[in-house]
Amino acid sequence: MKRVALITGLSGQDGSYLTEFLLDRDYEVHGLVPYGRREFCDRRAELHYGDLTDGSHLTSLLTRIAPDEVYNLAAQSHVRVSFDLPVYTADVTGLGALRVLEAIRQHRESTGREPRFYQASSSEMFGNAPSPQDETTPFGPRSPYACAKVFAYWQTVNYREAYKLFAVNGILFNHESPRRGEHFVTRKITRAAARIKLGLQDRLVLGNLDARRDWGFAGDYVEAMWLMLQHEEPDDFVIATGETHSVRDFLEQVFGYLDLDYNNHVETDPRFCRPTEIDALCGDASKARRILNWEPRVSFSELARLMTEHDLEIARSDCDGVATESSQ
Ligand code: F7E
Repeated sequence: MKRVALITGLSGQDGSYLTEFLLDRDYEVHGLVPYGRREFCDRRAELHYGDLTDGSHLTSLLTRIAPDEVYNLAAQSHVRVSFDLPVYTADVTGLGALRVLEAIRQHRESTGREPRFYQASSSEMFGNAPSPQDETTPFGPRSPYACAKVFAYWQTVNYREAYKLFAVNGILFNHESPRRGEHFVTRKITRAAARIKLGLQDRLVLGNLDARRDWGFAGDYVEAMWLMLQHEEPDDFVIATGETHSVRDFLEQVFGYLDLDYNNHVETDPRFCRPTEIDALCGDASKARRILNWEPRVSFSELARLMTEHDLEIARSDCDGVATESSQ
């Protein structure tokens, strides 16, 4: 019998990598996706339109699908945007996780079946706690997004302890890929640098260049999610590379790879800064290495290179489009 997985947020970066990972392991994969979002949806997955604001829909979905594993990846996940949409972010990112947990609890009561639950927790929850951060580091959220994630984190722990659900938190540090949304800093940089290289634009406007993050590859991180649900005991794990780099370092990598000097192209504007920023994050994933035998494979420079190459391809096809239009 095939194992069945339900992924909320299947159409996002992580959802798409996780879908491929699970399909390769012969899972039947179902996804909860917003209406119309099909960009990264693998055709082999079965899509269900909806979101985390509707608890009764989640309950009926569980009855229909009867999953063995539920991965809660859906969220309003942009930190800067969460300052503009704090209530929406709390609803989707915070209460959304609780709705999934409650649907699982009710599903178990009525059917006796108990899917394992993965909650996408975030390094944002640590705020400005000193580096390196691990599973014992106290939280100090500094954005509406982070507050919502802390709420979801504790609900997950609570459902594990109060109702004995197999519910885990993966505390993932920043993870990127060519599928990263264009409003997150790494992809914003690789996309703009590629376009600057090909003469499609000249300037890139960013916020705080001194912020430091622990950036890994999303493809490596979805394996950790799966490993957490295969472990005999439910537990929480930090997933990170253990290296920290500034936004400036990322600019240097990407522009340097393209033989460009970012100083000639980058401007800063407070518009892209946050009211409260996290200065530096650097994770200690030794628990995941020891217990799950997990480790990251893609280095910082490889990550920058593979994202830049992908965006060069897109920029080249944009150039071809412009050339075709002007020759018509
Ligand atoms: O910002 C700085 C910005 O938006 C990274 C999400 O996946 O990872 C992500 O959250 C840093 C910040 O990611 C711009 O101030 C400078 O210090 O790429 P980001 P994030 O906020 O770290 C965590 C783990 C999550 O859970 C989140 O869901 O870059 N920065 N200039 C900028 N950031 C953006 N977006 N745009 C700029 O122009």
